Amino acid sequence: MTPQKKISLTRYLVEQQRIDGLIPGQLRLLLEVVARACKSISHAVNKGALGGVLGTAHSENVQGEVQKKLDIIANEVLIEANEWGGHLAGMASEEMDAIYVVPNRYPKGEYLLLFDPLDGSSNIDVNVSIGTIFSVLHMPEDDRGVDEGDFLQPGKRQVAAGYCVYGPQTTLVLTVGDGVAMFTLDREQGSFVLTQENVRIPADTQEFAINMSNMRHWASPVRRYIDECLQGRDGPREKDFNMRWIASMVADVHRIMTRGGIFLYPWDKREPGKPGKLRLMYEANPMAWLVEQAGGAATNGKERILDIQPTKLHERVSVILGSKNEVERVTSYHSEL
Ligand code: P6P
Repeated sequence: MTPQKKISLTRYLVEQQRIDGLIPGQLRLLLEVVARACKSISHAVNKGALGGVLGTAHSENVQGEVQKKLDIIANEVLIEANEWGGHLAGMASEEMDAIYVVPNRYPKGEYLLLFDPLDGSSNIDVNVSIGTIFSVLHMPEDDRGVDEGDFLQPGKRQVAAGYCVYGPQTTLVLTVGDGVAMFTLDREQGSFVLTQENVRIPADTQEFAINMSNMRHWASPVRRYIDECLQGRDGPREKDFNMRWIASMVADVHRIMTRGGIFLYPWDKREPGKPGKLRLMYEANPMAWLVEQAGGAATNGKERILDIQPTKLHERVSVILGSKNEVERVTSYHSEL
């Protein structure tokens, strides 16, 4: 549903605050600053080769992954946009090993901001959709300084979460705990405009998203689920399935937020000591909350992602999220082990 009159992000946040009080002034400032930072990142991404921003930065991040120039640019944009506003105590990023404590030359606020500044960056150089994912937590009560432990809160304690997908449109998708709204960047006005609210994910789907090249490495519950989907109408599911895999979580999740589906990046035996590939704090948690707020479900195969108590800032997790009935089916197969 596209609202008739143009409602800006600012107006939406102010009016939402009047309705349910979930967006106090400092949080509204935080969300508007993050939105502006995403606009800047979108601008840099859209320049592509013309901006000299493609290719690698010849460095590695904490995950041991080669950093793209745009990974570093996006990270710097988010840090510089947020550090001076007085709404944050600290930040954490996929691109930084340690947390970033707001410098003493700026006032510190009550929120913590975590982000993957540019998710899906392997797609940058081939002009496929990528995005920024962010999660907002509250500083623990009467806390002294800011340390990594303050960030290690389960996803159910988030106060805001969202992503911005840089695709044919630049779209910001946001929740503060009262449903999900989508805002499309109006490049003529230079502002995000409300284009969908009360986003709902259908409970059933015929579309799954998984990297099939890893099939031989999956655990049996995932193999069983995908095998049954592949058997189509002649198999136990009695319906045909379609497959999508963009290898950019933001783009795959945005499709699911828009038309339903199930996304799986499960544990596999390539690196059995790792619970999964995706990161809990700034990929799985924000996406899991958005999906749940839109009526979907998100588990690691065994438990609700939002209930997981983190132990490390960059810990990884197995992710199964999307249409509720499909996620519950995969999760039930795990419980039958
Ligand atoms: P693979 C991107 O690098 C990412 O972290 C997610 O955005 C995406 O879903 C996944 O990895 C893709 O992984 O192994 O298919 O390249």
